Amino acid sequence: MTKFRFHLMGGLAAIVTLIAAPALAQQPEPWQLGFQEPHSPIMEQMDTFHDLLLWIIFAISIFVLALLLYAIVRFREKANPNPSKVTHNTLIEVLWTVIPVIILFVIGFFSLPLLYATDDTADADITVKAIGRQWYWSYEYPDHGDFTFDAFMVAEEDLKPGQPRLLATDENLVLPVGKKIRVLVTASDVLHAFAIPALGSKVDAVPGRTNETWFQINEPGMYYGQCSELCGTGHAFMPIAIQAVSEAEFEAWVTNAQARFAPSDGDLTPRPIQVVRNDAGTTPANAQ
Ligand SMILES: [Cu+2]
Repeated sequence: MTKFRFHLMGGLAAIVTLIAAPALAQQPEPWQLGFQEPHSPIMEQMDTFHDLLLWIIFAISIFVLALLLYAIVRFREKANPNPSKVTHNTLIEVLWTVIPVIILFVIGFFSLPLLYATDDTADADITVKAIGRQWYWSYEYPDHGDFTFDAFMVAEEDLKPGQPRLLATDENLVLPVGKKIRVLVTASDVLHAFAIPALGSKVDAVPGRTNETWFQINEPGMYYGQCSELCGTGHAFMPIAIQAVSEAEFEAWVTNAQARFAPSDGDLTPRPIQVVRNDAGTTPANAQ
């Protein structure tokens, strides 16, 4: 009886957990203020740094406003028929030079190490490559057999339950959690930009040049981003959908992907313009 009850409770707890914890999905929210929830070590630091800056800016703004109000009231024409002729005050001039220097030093003390950390792609566990195209992303997995696939936005009428409009893609960039992932970013036609807000990454995709960024994803879930460089009429329709999974799930996905997808040929010449997937290879439905 006790054992049965224990099992029943366990089962109920599992169901409650499943209901209470929907699959993590990071995407923009209506009326959102501030950043998306951070889900990588770098984005956590960016979030903290942003909050620090906010306090500093808040304090400066209040101080300047108070000074203005004081000057307006204290030196108003009515109360000062004979205006003061003071033009210099050594103490104040030293203060308004030294205090801003200290403020900038404090900001630099926190911001410069973070800036270098975002750029430090050394010792990555996994490297993937993202290629911006008009208007979709191609991904390559050079460490896992060098297969490649394209990821197109899911059209509104094809969205499955849970897939966000303008953000879901037909193939996800599947990556393992807890690994340092280096992303090589380039483009085959015009400037694009690879941006994932919840992971704190944003880097330009430039034809003829390879940029790099990195992130480590803390938890499994879906992380949505978008091309963040005006790249033509399909700019808003080339989202980035990262599916973060456990290492075992990632290995299983890789095995499957190696069979499903073609090997990369490294060809970066511009392709015909395409917004939705067109497997037939004929004129794309919404080519401009
Ligand atoms: Cu783009």
